Amino acid sequence: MSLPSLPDRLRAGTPALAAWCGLPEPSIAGVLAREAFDAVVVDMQHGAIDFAATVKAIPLVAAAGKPAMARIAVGEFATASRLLDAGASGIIAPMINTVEDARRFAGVMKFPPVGERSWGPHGALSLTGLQPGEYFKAGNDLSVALAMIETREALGLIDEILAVPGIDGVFIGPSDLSIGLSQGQELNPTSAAVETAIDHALGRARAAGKFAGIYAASGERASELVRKGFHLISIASDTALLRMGAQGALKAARG
Ligand code: 3PY
Ligand code: MG
Repeated sequence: MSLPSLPDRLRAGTPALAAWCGLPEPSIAGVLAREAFDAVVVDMQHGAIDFAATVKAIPLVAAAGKPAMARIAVGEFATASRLLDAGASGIIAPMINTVEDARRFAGVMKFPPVGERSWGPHGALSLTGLQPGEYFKAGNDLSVALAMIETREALGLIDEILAVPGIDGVFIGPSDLSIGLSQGQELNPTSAAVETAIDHALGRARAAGKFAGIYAASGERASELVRKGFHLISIASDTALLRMGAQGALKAARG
């Protein structure tokens, strides 16, 4: 199979570090995939990138030997299936705040009998090189469904969300979590309350034998989260990396 396995990479023991792309240009994901990232996430929730551009990004990332992932917009579960059809190896669903949200997400991510994903993996067949029957048998284990835990409600239901068949793990959104945990009083993704919540969520995911991922705003923050033992950590964003690079170059030029 030519498409690298994201589940295998997440089980490898060392955390996978992912690029995070939201600019509406697929080649950016292709460029970042050629750096030493282990995976690339295309962000369709807060990024400006649309479905057609995301579908173009997937084979560019795969051509660099890396798994392509995407974050869908809130509640847009049908998009998750379509991205799997195009060959995405993992989908992150934001704001999974109820067990019903988790069930609906898992349902579109997995073929029967686990879920009700509909048949049509045209891009995935091309990228994996599998025959249709082989893909049907293997498909549910080729990709990961990560439910975002980023509200007080989700945190309180984390065991139930993790227990939903077809949910492969959780992905923590520290910024929204900080807003929720402070009852809307602050945005502070590294507050003491968020730190406690992160440790709790990671522990529950590990106890359930499922994956735990998280967003890090910088390489320095990612290194702290690596030490906690996450399976997947995304670093900054394409826009943030551009700005950091530009600011560093201008600072060096101006002395
Ligand atoms: C959050 O921190 O809320 C996220 O969704 C990360 O992008
Ligand atoms: Mg969020």
